[in-house]
Amino acid sequence: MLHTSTQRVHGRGTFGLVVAGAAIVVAVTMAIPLPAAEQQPAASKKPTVDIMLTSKPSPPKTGDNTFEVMVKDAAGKPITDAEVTAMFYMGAMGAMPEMKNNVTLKHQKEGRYVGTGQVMMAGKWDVTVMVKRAGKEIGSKKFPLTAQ
Ligand SMILES: [Cu+2]
Repeated sequence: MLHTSTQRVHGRGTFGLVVAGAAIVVAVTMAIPLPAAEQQPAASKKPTVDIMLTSKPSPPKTGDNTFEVMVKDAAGKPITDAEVTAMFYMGAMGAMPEMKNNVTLKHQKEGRYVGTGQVMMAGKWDVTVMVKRAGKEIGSKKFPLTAQ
């Protein structure tokens, strides 16, 4: 960064002092890559997705529950064209093997996705909500959930 800005100052100095065509070309060529290099960190910054999970009833009970996921972009604007999945997971407990259940949520309106999910047993679950767009993951969030 320091090195390139020194070059830029030097280039401008040359531009102002020497009127010769060759000097102008050198100064311009040196100046061109600078804006592109400065923009790179901003362009590679990942967009963030805001994900919120709620259940009806709350807390959920054993059996079928309605799950709602709100999906918004970094600016707070609802994302309406995503594919939303909630993955329920409970680790093994003694003789009980681990349990997994995938629920697909459908878009209703204004970034709200709704689906019916079966909670297989009471206790602590980890729910990972994954948000995809055109098959590519754009965000995910893990929610601890205790079912009654
Ligand atoms: Cu269990």
